[in-house]
Amino acid sequence: MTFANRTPWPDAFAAAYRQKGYWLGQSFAQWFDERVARHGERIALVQGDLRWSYRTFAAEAERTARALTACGIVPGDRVVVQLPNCVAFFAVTFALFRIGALPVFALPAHRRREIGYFCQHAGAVAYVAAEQHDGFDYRALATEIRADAPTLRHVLFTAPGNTSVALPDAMPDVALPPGPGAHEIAFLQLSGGSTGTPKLIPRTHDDYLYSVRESARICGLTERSVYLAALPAAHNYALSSPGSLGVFDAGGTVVLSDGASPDTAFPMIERERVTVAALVPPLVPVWLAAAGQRRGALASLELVQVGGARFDPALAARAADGFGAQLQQVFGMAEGLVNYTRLDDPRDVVIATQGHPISPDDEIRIVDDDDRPVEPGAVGHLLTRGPYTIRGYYDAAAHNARAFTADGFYRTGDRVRLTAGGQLVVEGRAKDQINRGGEKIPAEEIEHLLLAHPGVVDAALVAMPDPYLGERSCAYVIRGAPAPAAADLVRFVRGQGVAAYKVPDRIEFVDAFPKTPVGKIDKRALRQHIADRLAAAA
Ligand code: AMP
Ligand code: DBH
Repeated sequence: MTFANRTPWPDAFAAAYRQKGYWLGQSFAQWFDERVARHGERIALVQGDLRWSYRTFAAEAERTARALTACGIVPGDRVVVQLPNCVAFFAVTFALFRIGALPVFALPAHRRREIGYFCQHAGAVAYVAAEQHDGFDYRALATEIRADAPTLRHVLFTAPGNTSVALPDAMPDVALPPGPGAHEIAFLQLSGGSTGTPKLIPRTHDDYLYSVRESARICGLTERSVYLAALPAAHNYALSSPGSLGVFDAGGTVVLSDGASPDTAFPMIERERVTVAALVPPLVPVWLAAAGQRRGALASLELVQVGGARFDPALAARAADGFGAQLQQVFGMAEGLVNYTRLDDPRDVVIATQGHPISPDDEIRIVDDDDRPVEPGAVGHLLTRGPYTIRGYYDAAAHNARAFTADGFYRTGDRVRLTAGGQLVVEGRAKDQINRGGEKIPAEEIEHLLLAHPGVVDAALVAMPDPYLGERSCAYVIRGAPAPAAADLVRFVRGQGVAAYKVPDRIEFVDAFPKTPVGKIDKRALRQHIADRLAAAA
């Protein structure tokens, strides 16, 4: 099956990636079958008291694949999957891989606007969710999105406990399709985005499995590894860096956690003898403080990963000492490129850099505003191309023309420098996005929502410094009449059905925006303004 709405690698690149052994021509289903054959009786997944061996996992995925096939899901169909960290997430995902249907990986925090958009943009035929989770009713959400998603034929919920999807029993003789080719798209991953509408990221079996295998190797995973999945399992970091898929590659165990607070996570780490945990920076001081109080709770930990947002070097130094485990920085993106500090890197590299790319064939360019290479060691825009970095977003021709160079480099929007030792250091960001402790907010998307309010003349969303999350969002608003209050605007944005983390943390009313020489809103001046106000108030 081919997709008109993807940008493939040019033939010469694809041939080189195959020739070098990066792309093995293996689909997720084939790769998984190999793991099951090798590790059948080992434990793949733990959810509370439930333990799935690789064999049980495979049987559940197979059963789910038959039931989904009986429902009419066929190769190439898109299915929006929005599940908490539970075994059903993996059964459904691997069932779709087996069929050759494409999961669209939504996050539990997404709401009507995001899910509705994913369903429409991907032309999804099905939506899979938990009925309820974390106090939110996904049944109501499903009813709302159904009205505006003409392609949606099935809404499927997990059974209580999220151990399976409630599906009609398939006739045992339902035949599964032959399975997808490794060069085809395996799933659509989400971008944090910087534009008005979220972008979908088409990842192929070949390219993603390469990044998963190498990540598992770089992170030293073995069949002894026990990984705590405390961040959302569908997020690219928790899925593949090395994440659950990296653990499956090695034959290890994934322990599913419903959250990342020490109260939830520490007992699991103790009970399951967790060896690897992946964190975002805001969790680090919280975990360090809790670890100080509960001596021994983290005794089994061997590797603590930190990534997703800027990690302060002073905090990194505390983390390097405080967990009694190796620290690793991870700088990645769902579009592809992932960088790790290596397990044998010297301490100063682990503390002060974001590591180096997975692949010797990850091409890195650091350029100025005119795409000219900067001096060695200088800060510039990071562009990248390689064996697992997409050449274009899904069905987004106009945006792709801006987000990629003519020769196929992805414009990451990150500002970085390269150390003499060859590591990247993230120094800032050029994209119009707020990174709220690892959760990305595209400014334009929220500005659109504010502008829909009749009392808003203009709106600009910027990052403001925050001691806990690194950044929070501040909306600068010019009001008309009748003038809304800040609380009205917050309610208004939330009422449009967006993920809670995207709702502005603060609203500042102004009469006019500072402008750049070319007449654009000067967001740098706004960021400085709010930073100064916060500093003065502290
Ligand atoms: P996305 O493209 O939505 O997957 O988000 C990836 C972005 O997260 C990167 O382009 C960076 O802006 C940010 N990011 C991820 N890891 C780190 C890190 N370790 N340090 C700083 N920023 C990071
Ligand atoms: O922030 C990210 O998107 C991210 C962070 C670390 C990521 O996609 C990854 C590792 O793979």
